[in-house]
Amino acid sequence: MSSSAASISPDLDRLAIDTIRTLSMDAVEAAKSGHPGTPMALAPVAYTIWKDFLRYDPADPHWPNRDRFVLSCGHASMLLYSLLHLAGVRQAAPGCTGHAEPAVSLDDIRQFRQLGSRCAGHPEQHLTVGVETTTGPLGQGCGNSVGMAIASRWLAASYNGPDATLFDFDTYVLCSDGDLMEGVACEAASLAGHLKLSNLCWIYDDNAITIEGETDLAFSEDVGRRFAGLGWRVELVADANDTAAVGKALSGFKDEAERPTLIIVKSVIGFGAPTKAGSHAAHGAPLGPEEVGGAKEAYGWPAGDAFAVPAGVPERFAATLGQRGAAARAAWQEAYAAAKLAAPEAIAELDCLLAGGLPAGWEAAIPSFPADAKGLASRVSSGQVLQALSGSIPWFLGGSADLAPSTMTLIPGAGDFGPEQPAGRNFHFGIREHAMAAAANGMALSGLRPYAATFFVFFDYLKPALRLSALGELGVIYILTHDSIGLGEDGPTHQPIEQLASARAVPGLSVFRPADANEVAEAYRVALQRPNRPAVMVLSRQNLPTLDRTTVGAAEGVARGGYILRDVDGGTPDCILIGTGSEVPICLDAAESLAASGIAARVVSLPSWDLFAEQDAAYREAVLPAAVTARVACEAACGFGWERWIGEQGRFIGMDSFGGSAPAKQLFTHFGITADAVAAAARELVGQ
Ligand SMILES: Cc1ncc(C[n+]2csc(CCOP(=O)(O)OP(=O)(O)O)c2C)c(N)n1
Ligand SMILES: [Mg+2]
Repeated sequence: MSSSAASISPDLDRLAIDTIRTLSMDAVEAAKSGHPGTPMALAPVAYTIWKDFLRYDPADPHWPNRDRFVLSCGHASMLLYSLLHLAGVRQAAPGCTGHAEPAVSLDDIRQFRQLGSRCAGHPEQHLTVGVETTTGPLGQGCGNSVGMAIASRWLAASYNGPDATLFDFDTYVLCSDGDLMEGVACEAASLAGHLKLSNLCWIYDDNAITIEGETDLAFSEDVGRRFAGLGWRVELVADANDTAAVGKALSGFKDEAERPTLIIVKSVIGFGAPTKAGSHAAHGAPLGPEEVGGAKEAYGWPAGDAFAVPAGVPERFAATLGQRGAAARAAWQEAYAAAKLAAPEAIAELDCLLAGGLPAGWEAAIPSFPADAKGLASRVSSGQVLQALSGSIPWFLGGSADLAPSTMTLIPGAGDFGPEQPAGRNFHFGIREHAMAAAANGMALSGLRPYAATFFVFFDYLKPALRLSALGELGVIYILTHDSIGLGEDGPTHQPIEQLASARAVPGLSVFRPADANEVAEAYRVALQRPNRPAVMVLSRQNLPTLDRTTVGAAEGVARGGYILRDVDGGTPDCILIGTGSEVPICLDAAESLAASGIAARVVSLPSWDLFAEQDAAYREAVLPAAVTARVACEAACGFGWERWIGEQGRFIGMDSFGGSAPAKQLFTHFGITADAVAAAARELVGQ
């Protein structure tokens, strides 16, 4: 430390807590933006968790059985960055220790919120080692934590041996008023209570303030009673600065075997800021030099010494968290080595899981479907593929938001996950789409390969978590069925229109709308091979013919996003018909009728725009030659974005309104999504 040690409190714990506070203030000050108040107020709480409870080895931040610490109120990111820095968390790759480089350096903290710094405005898991999950959208971290707690249980039931506890990690969450106002956190808490996840502890920062002012503007419920009703154990801590009381509440969590724990901690935002104005400024804005000076004075801190880390503070972390974590990890490694001797196959499987791989030969299970004019719904072929793959990939598991019979996601004989069957692989998320997706993210972050299913129209109910699957590079597979007006009688409330466009607009997300059973199989093959990329399977309720692949292009074309399904006999096509999913057969019929009148139409199946866009220009030109501007696209959804593939002159046959309640066939006719309409548009374009 560059400042005079004499002026600093001799109490190391107090010193460590104040270092978290001052680093947070200084970083926000330098960035001229951010929230210093919450890190300041929660420093004693977080410090107590890290010092006395968290089983975490800073030398091996990927250690599989580490306790997880989730900062759901991601706006308090400097709290987490300060902890990662002071705890000396290393920039280690999974399975590697002994790296000298810190995961978060003091320079990163100085560069808080600047380009290239590992200290982004809100914590980003894929960017910063030690950040367990990406947070900022309030409530998401709470949702993720339920998936982590689920994963701890599932991994324990699946891989712990009689004498080897490989998994028993706990998940701690710091959350704020905003987190607990959000619906997703309540859904998640309800699920956690139901599942009796006693390995989950949320610490609620009850500071009675949000951005607009005091919480009584909008939040007057009794949170404790709500959580008690959800099946949680609830504890109160009257003062965030009372580390003994915080520790006692956390010990209570450790002793609880039935229920998740909520610890409600009263705090004062910007604690230590000298004025009321300071406490308001602390809420989402830098304090300003005067307030910072005043706060530092209140802590007995030397003024004017930004980013000071007093001697003894990192050592304090090392002597507590570090030693405890290193010992726990060493013991784990012994257990792991013993387990490997006792059950080499199981541990080889676990190694593969932890490496984000897939078991050797997993693909052999993928079925191939014979040509069949009647065919089957893509949700049905998806169910068959899923069952086959769940046999070959033990940790490929998931469930639905109460729609397993419709989304075809129930795996017979795989057991229902719950306290009685923690190795069960069918998950009943209940009618909680948002929490389902947020939990799936937490499961993915813990090494599992989860899928989550509902109707496609409820994409919007889970979208915020899906967006974070993409940002966080998590290979969650979303199985979304009943994909268009083709679902029929349930009507416009259930018929997706704009959801495809919305899904396609998400960066880093693969969207598949397969045309038949073999495209479904290929879509799963491609999606599973990309562990860092979420995928959406957009599947039909109604039957789709299984195409005869001896007469049309091979379904392996799905891997390239789009491919020629039916081509013309030599030469350049007069026009190109592009379809996805249930509209591909319509394009094929239209091409037949065009051929009869001497128009050579190529049919392109385009199940995945994003994969097609990834292909090199030569491939894309081979499929969609620039010279052929007579293009018709057909999709039973809104046309938003299709100009990308059909160009200025192209025509789109699809939906430009909500759907209707009627049998599917009638709806396709009513909305003009027919082979005749496609053929007519093509004729117009080629001037016939
Ligand atoms: C879903 C979502 N909505 C809105 C915001 C913007 N926002 C950031 S912090 C915050 C509220 C802050 O109050 P609280 O959650 O109590 O946290 P505190 O400031 O007390 O730490 C809001 C609305 C957000 N981050 N996420
Ligand atoms: Mg608050």
